[in-house]
Amino acid sequence: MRTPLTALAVVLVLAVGGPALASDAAQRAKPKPDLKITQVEVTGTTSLSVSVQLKNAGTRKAGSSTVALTVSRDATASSDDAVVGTVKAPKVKPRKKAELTATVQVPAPTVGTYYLIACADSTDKLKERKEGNNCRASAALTVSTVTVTGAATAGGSVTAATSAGVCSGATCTVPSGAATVTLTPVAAAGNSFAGWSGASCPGTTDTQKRRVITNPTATVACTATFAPSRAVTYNTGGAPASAVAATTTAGSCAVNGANTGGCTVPSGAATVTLTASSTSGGLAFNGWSGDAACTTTNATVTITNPTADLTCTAAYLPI
Ligand SMILES: [Ca+2]
Ligand SMILES: [Ca+2]
Repeated sequence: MRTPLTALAVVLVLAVGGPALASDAAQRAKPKPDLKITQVEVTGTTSLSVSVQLKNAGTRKAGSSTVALTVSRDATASSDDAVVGTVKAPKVKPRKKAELTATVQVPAPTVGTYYLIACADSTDKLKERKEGNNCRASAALTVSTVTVTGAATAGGSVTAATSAGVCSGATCTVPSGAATVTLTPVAAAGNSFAGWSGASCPGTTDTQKRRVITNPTATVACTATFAPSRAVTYNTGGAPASAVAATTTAGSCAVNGANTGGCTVPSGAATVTLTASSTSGGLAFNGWSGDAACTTTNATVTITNPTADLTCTAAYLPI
């Protein structure tokens, strides 16, 4: 009896291919984890609270891993996406989920539409059943912007800084409702800052005369007004300079010597108040003299909008 050739061939193939096929099958059947992101939720504008659901869809426990958070212009992860944070993920049993949270800062300026993408096992520490299903994007996020502009009259300039967004010169483009912009007046030599103005210039002026605009949601335009400096000087005769208190609504005041001080103010744009103590040591105040604007027997001299240098003298006489 003779074995048919075709049957022999089949037996040979089985004999040769059998162990290899069995090995492949064993490989396929070998339990492996399979991490995937099943949910990405985001709240916030520039500081984002991120909530990520990490699932192990595989057949073996996934060891601890890392989830990378990136910011992308589209919903597809790519190598040029900016990494804004990573989250350590715990071990996850098969068919179980882990909830991860993080707070990340969006790099400035991210305006318009973007996505927060979470990728499981970003360091590729784990051998998974599927490696291509690890990333998931949030819903589209939108950040609108507003501009804040600082302008200056002759005699000075303005610098600008912001907590988020970008400034070019004294114009800042910032995420709406999520930035603090600070405009700083810089007087040129011989000039003084007189004040801020503008029809749409919200905010407050701090002790350094800076305009601080918090969380603007509409266009802001502030103008810093400068004017040539005028000096209002006071003398106290024999009394110490501290016998007179000097204040101004614009510019600045200082003690300049043992018996003198004064204010440097923008011409025509400041009110200076000089108040003499009734006594100083063994001396008693006895009236103001000097320029006409100063002359009074009252302790307080108020000089409104001086446009020339003035000198006021407080007379102190022995008691
Ligand atoms: Ca996977
Ligand atoms: Ca992996």
